[in-house]
Amino acid sequence: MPRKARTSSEFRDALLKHLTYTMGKDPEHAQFFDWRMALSHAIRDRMVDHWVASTRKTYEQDGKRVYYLSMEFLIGRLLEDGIFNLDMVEEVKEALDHFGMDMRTILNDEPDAALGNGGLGRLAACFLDSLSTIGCPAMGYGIRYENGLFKQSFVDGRQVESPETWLQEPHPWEFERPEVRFTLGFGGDVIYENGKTLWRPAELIQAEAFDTPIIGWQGKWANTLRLWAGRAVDPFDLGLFNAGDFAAAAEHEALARTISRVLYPEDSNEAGKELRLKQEFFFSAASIRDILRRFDSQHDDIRMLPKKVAIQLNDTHPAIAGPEMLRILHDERGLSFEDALEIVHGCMNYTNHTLLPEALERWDERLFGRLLPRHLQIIDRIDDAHYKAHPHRTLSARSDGQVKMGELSFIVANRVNGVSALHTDLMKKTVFRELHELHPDRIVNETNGVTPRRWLHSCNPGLSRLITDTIGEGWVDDLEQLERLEPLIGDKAWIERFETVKSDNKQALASYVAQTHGVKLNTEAMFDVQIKRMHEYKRQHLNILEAIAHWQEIKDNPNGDWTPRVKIFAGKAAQGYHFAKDIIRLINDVAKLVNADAATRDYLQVIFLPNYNVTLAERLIPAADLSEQISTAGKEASGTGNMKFALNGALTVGTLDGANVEIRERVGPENFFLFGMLADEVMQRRMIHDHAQQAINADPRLARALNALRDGTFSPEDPGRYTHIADNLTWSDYFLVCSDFSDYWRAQREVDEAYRNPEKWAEMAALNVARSGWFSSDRTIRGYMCDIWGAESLLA
Ligand code: C3B
Repeated sequence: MPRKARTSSEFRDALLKHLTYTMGKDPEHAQFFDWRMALSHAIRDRMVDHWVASTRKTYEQDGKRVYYLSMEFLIGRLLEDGIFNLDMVEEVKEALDHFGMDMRTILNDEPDAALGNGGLGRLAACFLDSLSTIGCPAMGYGIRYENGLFKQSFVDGRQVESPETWLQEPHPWEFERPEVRFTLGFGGDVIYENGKTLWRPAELIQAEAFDTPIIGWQGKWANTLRLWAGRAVDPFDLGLFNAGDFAAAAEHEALARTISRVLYPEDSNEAGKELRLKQEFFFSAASIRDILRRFDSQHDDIRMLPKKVAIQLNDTHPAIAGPEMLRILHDERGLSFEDALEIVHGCMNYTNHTLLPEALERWDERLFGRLLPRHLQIIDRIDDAHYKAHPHRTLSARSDGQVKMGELSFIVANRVNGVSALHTDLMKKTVFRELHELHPDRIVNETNGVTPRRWLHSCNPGLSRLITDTIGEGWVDDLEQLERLEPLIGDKAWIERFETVKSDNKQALASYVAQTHGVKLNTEAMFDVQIKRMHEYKRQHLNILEAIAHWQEIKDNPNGDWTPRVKIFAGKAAQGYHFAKDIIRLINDVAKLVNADAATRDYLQVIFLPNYNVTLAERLIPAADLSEQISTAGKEASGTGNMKFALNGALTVGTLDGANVEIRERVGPENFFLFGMLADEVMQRRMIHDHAQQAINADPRLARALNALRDGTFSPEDPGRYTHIADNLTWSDYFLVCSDFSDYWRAQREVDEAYRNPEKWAEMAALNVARSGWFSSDRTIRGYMCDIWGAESLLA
């Protein structure tokens, strides 16, 4: 007690000091914003001590460092995360209470750092958290986008995008490093001079570093997230300015900034834009220079590089880092091509996150050659070297007029990994079959995970408290300890506490939805949640079709004994993905009709919450009863939302896809609602030319639901609005919504039945929690450290 009292008054002083001297405000006149900034700075100060100590230790020990190169880091809010990781919740509450401020209100004032699209970016953020918690010396490298992922709102049910402006307010977490700048180039020519090949780029740009400390659990270690911002080499043309052309005078600066202006809102298909390729080269090249500079500051034998440096390419977006490092070692430092290639190969590893053909990056070789002429030559030499070693190979990094980033990454990398057991297996059998046969030891599996600090401890304080009361606090960085909950699951009093937590979380979500959207949710009903990017393979349309069919059935018999449900959706569609946007609109139209239907609304509500982001996920996941993981088997590489739900005590209705397979194995098949075709059945089914019509003919419920799309039930003012969706499902249905519909319906009725026994349901949900410990990203990162990086923790 005395210790707490002392530190709490110390922290109070620190807070007041920042309010006064950093924000220049008197407490009497300070706004929420001022308090949030003061609090962030006070918390940041605490981080910095750990950060400096970790950096010092990293230099002293000179172990292997890990560099995680990613176009996306979907980190979300940082203040609450920092407070939780530093274990300062009580201290902060007390200090704010003292000034009459409410902690929750202040935390909610922080915008989300939305520097990512979806799973891939969020995985990178979880990895940063785990790397710091484990004490693995590491650095994340990415782009400091001025505009993160767009904001989504609905107008007449349609998605409308507006720019996300998280950097308009000062961002208290970053440290600008004007001294860390690299000049990079594009275009120009390749010249031959004194037996050397040199690239003379035409267009120059600078990359400037911004650092954010990433604190691990209990502040034992902190790593750095370094994000690059575009800057002009020659920011301002005074000549033009004096001649009166003010706009042209600032053009250099504007152009340079464009490169770090926007995050491409494509989730799984590439925009194919020149700017995107420039962004990829920009951050990869800056990171490689930074890595080499740091290595050089401590070593003089470049051959030691693979012993000191492990680079992870998060998907193919940073794949150009390989050729760029080769270019520096060979062209600039004079190593032989073979030696340089060996060193690069020793450092680089590549994670594949998708098998969707449209998501495997390929660049037109003319565009590529125009921007990066020397790299195109280097890629040819990489191909030649590979061909020499494997004369029977048919695949290459450059072929058919394209540069293929997947093949390039595979050939250059020391290890290639998939993100779930099924996905890794399919990688070996499909996209990388030939390369896998040539390099049978290269592909490894590292099933994804999520950080339990954000995705349980901080987002679900009620459940966190119950767990800690039961088994102590050790689970927070050793999640498999959750299995110690299992013996309590038969204990009535314990299960009641578990049920109360869920019901409180549902109440909290319902009051948030009532306040922000004016919709009153029935908290007695099952909360059935599907939240993720909108994509046909994720099959939000399967979910809404089933909801339509269910609604029709309830209407037929409004006095039936139905299990009440609230169907909650959230997710953004890429701006140019019209079909996905139409599905959003359909869900909104269905919601409008169904929620107004007096005959059914006690049993079925539908809501699509706008602007899905990390913070909204933190509200929704703890309140969910049912988690929808219904992708076409073989299409979802892993999924990570599926893990978050199970960890927070939701049951899954899902296909055998991605990490669902491993979740089901671990939580037990009796605690998972399985449906749908398996990955190989999916491939077989597609061979039947009229698979969808057969399915429709066999299931009158499906036929009736599709008819409701055709006859304008949900869009009476525009009856033809959804005909094309019904037509697509009837005549093409690549993602097999119709073929899986009947089995999905069956599984949903089993879900209904199970939910009618609250005690049994709670036991199943609690078993999901107790058996989800393996899905911690700490376990995943330990796997990477051991199988891929050969890196060690520097924590004693
Ligand atoms: C995603 C995949 O779609 C998910 O299955 C997977 O869990 C995550 O990556 C993390 O591995 N993914 C994505 O978000 N963006 C891409 N461009 C490709 C894959």
